Amino acid sequence: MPGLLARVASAQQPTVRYNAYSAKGKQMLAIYADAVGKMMALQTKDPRSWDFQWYTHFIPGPQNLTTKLPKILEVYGASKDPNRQLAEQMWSMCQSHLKAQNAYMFLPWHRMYVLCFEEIIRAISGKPEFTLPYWDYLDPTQKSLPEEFRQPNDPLYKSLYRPDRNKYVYTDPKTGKTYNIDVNAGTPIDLGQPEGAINLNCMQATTYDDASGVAGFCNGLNSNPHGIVHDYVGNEKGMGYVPTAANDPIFWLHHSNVDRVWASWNKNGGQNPLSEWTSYDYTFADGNGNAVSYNAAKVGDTVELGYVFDAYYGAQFGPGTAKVETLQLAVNTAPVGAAAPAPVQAAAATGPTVLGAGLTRAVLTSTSEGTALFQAAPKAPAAGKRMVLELSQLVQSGPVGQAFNVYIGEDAKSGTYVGQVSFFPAMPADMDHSAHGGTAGGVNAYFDITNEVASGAISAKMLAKPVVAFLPAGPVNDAAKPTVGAILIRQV
Ligand SMILES: [Cu+2]
Repeated sequence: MPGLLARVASAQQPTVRYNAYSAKGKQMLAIYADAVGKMMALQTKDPRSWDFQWYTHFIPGPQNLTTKLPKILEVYGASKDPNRQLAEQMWSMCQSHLKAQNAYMFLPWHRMYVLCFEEIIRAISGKPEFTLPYWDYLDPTQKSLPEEFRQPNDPLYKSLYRPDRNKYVYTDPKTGKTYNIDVNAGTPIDLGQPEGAINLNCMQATTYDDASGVAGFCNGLNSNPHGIVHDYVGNEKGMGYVPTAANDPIFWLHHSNVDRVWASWNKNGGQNPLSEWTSYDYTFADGNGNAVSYNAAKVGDTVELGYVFDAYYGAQFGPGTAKVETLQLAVNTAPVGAAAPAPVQAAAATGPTVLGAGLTRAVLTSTSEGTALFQAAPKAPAAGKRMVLELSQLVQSGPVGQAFNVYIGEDAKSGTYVGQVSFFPAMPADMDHSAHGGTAGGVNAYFDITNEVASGAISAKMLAKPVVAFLPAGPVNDAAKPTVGAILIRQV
């Protein structure tokens, strides 16, 4: 019984994953850099090669997302290579982007993927003590890409360097101040962004799945910090886009930390709905390049899988009080064009809002309950209730490039910032979204605006005719047509 299964079966002491900034983590990064260089030298058809592992997340380049055959033919030709079947099973399996996949498999699938990759690094490096470090970008002192990933000319660490990381000048839409973003020069990845733009709000979720109009833990984490960090680190040829993200060696440390956020939520009382996962099996390659299959219901606990982290996020981030009874307060009507003045409330039916490089506004129409509650602000919502802005069914036609700042109000200056939305986890626009998990299908983002209403930052006057404004947090690609399917304000 090779690789992973042997380690689990022997029930030895769990291995420990370390912070990339720590001395132990740095020792691991030296092993990692050596192994990545060796994997990059292997032929793509080898399951332990860098490209094969990258393609397991998603194959790069223009493609029909529903078929990987052209890429498989390119790599294997007509040969009877036994690994071709493994490629057919494994490539482009990042959960979840395609029809009939389940959005809630995001965390189990990536846990298995990273675990098997870690085993390959052990085998390739010949260092059985290797564990994959994590990058803790929530720590204010660790917001720069770890230095090992920024050394294009270093004989050892050049394997961890990628040119496709963010480098641009960003102008804050509120203050007009400019920032030189250069991830490979070590600028903090959230430089110039609003405070708390990368956050652990997801850990306050009381359920794993979305429920009653609030984000569940999985969808919350998928958006932030997961999607936001992808956007902040890489461009559309790197971390900023699903088909190329796993070619950046920092991808794996990012997902090691995403895995740590999940383990932290469980440690703080969050429950995985394992019984819903028993029909999901996925195949990966182990340290010897042989197929190994996992059932999602068996990967809910890292200790059972043989590893722990050297530290976890604490109880202050843990699940909050239960949220039930949803009341719909406002819904968007026809979207308005970029930078157009806000029109009077339209009578058109609910429609999608397409975002772009400029300012985009969506005007919401209040329900009768909403009108009454909004007039009561700042004494709304009712005691014990929350007010939540939901952006649902996020889709994209290509790499969007950066997250968007979201405001209640006309623009960045007069409106109130409520958070950022990432389109990294969004579904491709040509897919059928009906089969996905989530309250309304697809990928949703939720912003709790209770405190902003209570403090008066979002006033009764602003809520009399609610407008949601979007401005990119960096350069975005209009052609990708980032689209919000529906916008709602709810009391939950
Ligand atoms: Cu990711």
